[in-house]
Order: sequence, then C-alpha cells, then structure tokens
Amino acid sequence: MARKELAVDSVAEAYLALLAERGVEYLFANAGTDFAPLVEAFAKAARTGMRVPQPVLATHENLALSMAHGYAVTSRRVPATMVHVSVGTANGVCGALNAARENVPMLFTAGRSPLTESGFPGARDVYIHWAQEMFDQAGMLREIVKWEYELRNGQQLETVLDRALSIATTPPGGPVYLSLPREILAAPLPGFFYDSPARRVAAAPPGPDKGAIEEAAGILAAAENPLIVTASAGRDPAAVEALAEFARRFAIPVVQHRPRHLCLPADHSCHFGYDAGPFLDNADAILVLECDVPWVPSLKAPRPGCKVIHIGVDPLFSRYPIRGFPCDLAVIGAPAAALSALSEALDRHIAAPATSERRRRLAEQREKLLAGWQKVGEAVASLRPIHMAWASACIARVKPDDAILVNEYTLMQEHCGSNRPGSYFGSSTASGLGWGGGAALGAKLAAPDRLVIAVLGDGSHLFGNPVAVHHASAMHKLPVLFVIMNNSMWGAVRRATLGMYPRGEAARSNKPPLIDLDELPAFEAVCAAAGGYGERVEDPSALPAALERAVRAVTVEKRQALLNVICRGP
Ligand SMILES: Cc1ncc(C[n+]2csc(CCOP(=O)(O)OP(=O)(O)O)c2C)c(N)n1
Repeated sequence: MARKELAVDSVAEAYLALLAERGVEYLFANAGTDFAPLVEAFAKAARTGMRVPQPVLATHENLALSMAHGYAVTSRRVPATMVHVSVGTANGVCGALNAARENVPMLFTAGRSPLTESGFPGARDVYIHWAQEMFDQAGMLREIVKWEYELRNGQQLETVLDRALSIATTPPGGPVYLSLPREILAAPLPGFFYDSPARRVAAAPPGPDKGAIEEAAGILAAAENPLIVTASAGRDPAAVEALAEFARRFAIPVVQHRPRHLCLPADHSCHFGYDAGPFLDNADAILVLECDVPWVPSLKAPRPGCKVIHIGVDPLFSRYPIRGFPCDLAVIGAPAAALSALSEALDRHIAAPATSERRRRLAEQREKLLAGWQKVGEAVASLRPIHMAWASACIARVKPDDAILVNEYTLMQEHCGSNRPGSYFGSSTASGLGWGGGAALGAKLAAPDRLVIAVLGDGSHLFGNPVAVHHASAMHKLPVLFVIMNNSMWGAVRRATLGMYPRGEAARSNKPPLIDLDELPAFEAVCAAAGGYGERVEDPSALPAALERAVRAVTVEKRQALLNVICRGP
C-alpha cells in the first residue's frame, strides 16, 4: 500500500492516469467539444508514455456502449465509456439499459456543457454550449444506473472514481454515470496524490443464508420432478462448473430460458434446451437461478402446487417494476457459492438411489429431445428461403469449440450449442436492439485470438448502425464474422400482431404495415465497402462453403466478413 504522487497539468490527465491505475484498459468514446482536455491529455500521454487507457473511437454512442458491454462480459473487466454531453447521453441510454438489466459493470461518463460563459479555461466558446446544457442531464438515466454524480473538482477525483468503480462492480453489478464538466477537466491539479492500490474496493459477493439453503434443500429433496431454470448463472464461469456438477449429481434437468451467458455445456446430460414449457405440467419444485423470466405465465405456468425457489444476487429483480412469479423461497447469493452450499445440504437430505431412477428417465427424455432437434434440422436443411435452424446448424459445423457467439435474436441454439463457459452471449433481456455488432467487436477486443461470430437479424443489424460497426471493425482491427439472418422483416412485430389478432385484419393482409423491410441494402456490399469480405447466400446447400470462406477471411486474412443469408423466420 503506497501513496503515490503524479505530476500532471490538468484534472483530465490525472483522471486518465487514475483510470489506468485502477485497471481500466479501454475508454470507448464518441467525442465532442467537451473532450478537448481529454484529447489533449491523451496526446500528451502518447508523447510522455504515461499509462492511460487505450481510447477506442466509436462513431455512434450505442456502438460505444455495446462494444463496452461485449468487452466487459468477455474480459470480466470494467470498461469506461465517454460520450458528448446531453445529446451523447441520450444516444447512449439504450446501451446503458441493456447493460443495467444484465448487471454489466461499466463506467459511463459524459461531458457537461461548459458551466461558465467566460473567464475560466474551458468556458463556453461555441454556440452549442448554451442549448446543449440541461437542468438535469443525468435525469435521462438515473433510473437505469446504480449511481450517478458529477465531478465538481480535481481534489475529489480519487474518491469519486473509486466510489464509481466500486459501486459498479459490487454484485449485482451495473453501469454508473459520471458527468465531467469541461472546466473541471481543464483545471490544473498541482500535487496530485493517490493510493495504489485503491483503498475503496467493491464489496464481496453475498453468501447464501444457511437456514434458507437448508429449506431449499428440503424442497428439492422432497420433489420427484425438480427443474432448474436459468438465464445468467454463467456470468461467472465458476458457476457453470458448479451447476454442471450439481445437476449431474442430483439428476436435475436444466433449462436455459433466453440465456445471456452459457450456463451449462450443450453436451451435458442435464441440458434440456431453452424452453421450460414441456416440464411445467410435471415439475413439483423449480429452482429459478439468476433468471428474471423463467417462463411466460400468460402462455404456460407451473402447476399450482409446484414449489418455486429463486436464487441470485438479486433474486427478486428489485429494479423491475412488476415481476410476480411465485416465490416460496428467495435466497440472495452468487450462484457458484449458493450451488456449492446447496449441494452440501442436499447430500444430507437425499440418498443416491433416490436419484438413480430419475437419472435413467432423464437420459431417455434427453435422447428424445436431441432426436427431435435433429429431425427438425434435417427437415429444413434444403428449404429455400434458408431456414434459421439450418443456418444455425451450419454455423455449428464451422465454429471451433472456443469460438465466441454473440446472438442478437436469430441464432437457434438447439442447432448450435456451445460447451465452453464464456463462449456464448445473448442480447440483453431489455432487448434494446442494435447491440450485437458492437458487442461482438468488444468481445474480439477482449479475446483477440478467438473467432467471434455475431448472429444478427436484418432488423437488429440495421438498429446497430452497420456502417459505424464495419468502420470500427476496420479501424480497430477487430475482424469479426457477421452472419445476418435476413428475413426482410421485423418478424417479432409480425408474430406479436398475429399472436394478439390471429384472425384479424393484419393476419388476412398480404402485407401488413410496419413489418416488411423491403428494399434492404446489400449488407454484404456494405461490409465490403469497409474492406471486409461479403457474400449473399440464398441456396441452402451453398451455405456451408460460404461459411468456410467467411471464416477463412476472418481467421487467415484477418478482415471482417459478412454473410447475408436470405432466410425464412423461425
Ligand atoms: C431499440 C428497439 N427498438 C424496437 C424494438 C422492437 N423490436 C423487437 S424485435 C424487432 C425486430 C427485429 O428484427 P430482426 O432482427 O430482423 O429479427 P426478426 O424479428 O425478424 O426475427 C423490433 C423492431 C426493440 N426491441 N428495440
């Protein structure tokens, strides 16, 4: 532990140095006039060699935040982002909501319009400085972030930054927001001292309550047909191992509903796919593990007598206004620790022979499930337009085991499973579209030696600012394979309309409004325009070879690639 001194010309310099000192590797940024002191500080650091985060330019804020999100979940480190005052914050709100709902720690910063009209270094000198100021800039996302503050002077810098980072990373993690007025960044900071390492650190994850774990073990031991439903247990790779061990030991099927992380390897004997529906009639105890929406009650719910246990760092999802899933027992605890405690307790409640019959039954059930998936895969293999199940199966064939899949909507995991922790990331449960392309670039930044494949709908891809994404890929040398499953529509809107009005006007219409995207650009040509490899694929039998060519472009030629796969919806 030491108190260090750093000679700096400005608060901006001290801020960047302190970010690097606290382990922040990258600052994902979309700049404006508020950045002048930071640009100056970065330029000086490049000359002097002072350690600062690497600036990563993104030409849209949603891209900057999505890149930070992808980087954070892949590296498990905290990224910093910086955007331009009120307007940049407005563009970044969607990315912040995606990150917040997924508990992704992130330092989200923005400049403030200069506060003063003259007299200070950094005072207003451009006409926009009046209109861009807001009474409450942070009000746009106060509901979303865990904490927000404005840096008011350089003397407070260390406390403010350490507090921001420690709150962001304390479980449940999430974005925090810090605004940085231009005059404060430009101010001199003589005698800048800071602690190394930091003296204000994140709180350790919560351990589960012993009594509650006993009760949970009692419920699971008494159940004939227990079930585990999870979405994000795999946020912590240690939890994947713990869940694999727990499920195997007690023969409990695991369903991953809309997973955002790989929670259980696809080849695990207790992996039962992605839909709890088929289990809900028989389940007599369900463990909902790090999962906000384990099933959709208006479609299908567990039988009334089924006991439901929720375990997670915030098992009630207290930031959601309404969430009324039955909950007979809720336990606060990080999944890895909770599962290990539960395993120990269940060992005392349950005898091995009691699970052997269930194990046999599950093996048969799983065989049927896999055979069903395979049958679907074979039935659709030659359909034209290409079926998303076939496209998913083709991706499964070309991807190495350590590839990272970033899925914004259209990858069908039953046909493209992954086995390694940290090899699959699904879009946020907030579903702010336009995340996948940027997230894939962020993942590639964190794991440069792995193949990163972004699977996107045509709609999702357009939300993600394709030109900005391809530019960032080229500029930052982040070759990623983009597979666009192009059904030329917002299928989700179509499904929602037909679901509500199955015999309505829209169902009878050949072309209901606000669904078809028509006249879509040649996405492959947009990628090629940024120096990438691009191909349009319409013939299902041509897809495997096209994927091989695209993977080669990424892994051998080290340039981005995009396949525009003309598809039919799921
Ligand atoms: C920012 C944002 N705007 C609008 C939506 C509503 N929305 C959900 S899915 C969807 C369509 C996505 O289209 P695509 O990626 O092509 O997938 P498809 O629905 O066709 O399977 C839209 C518009 C959203 N989730 N996020």
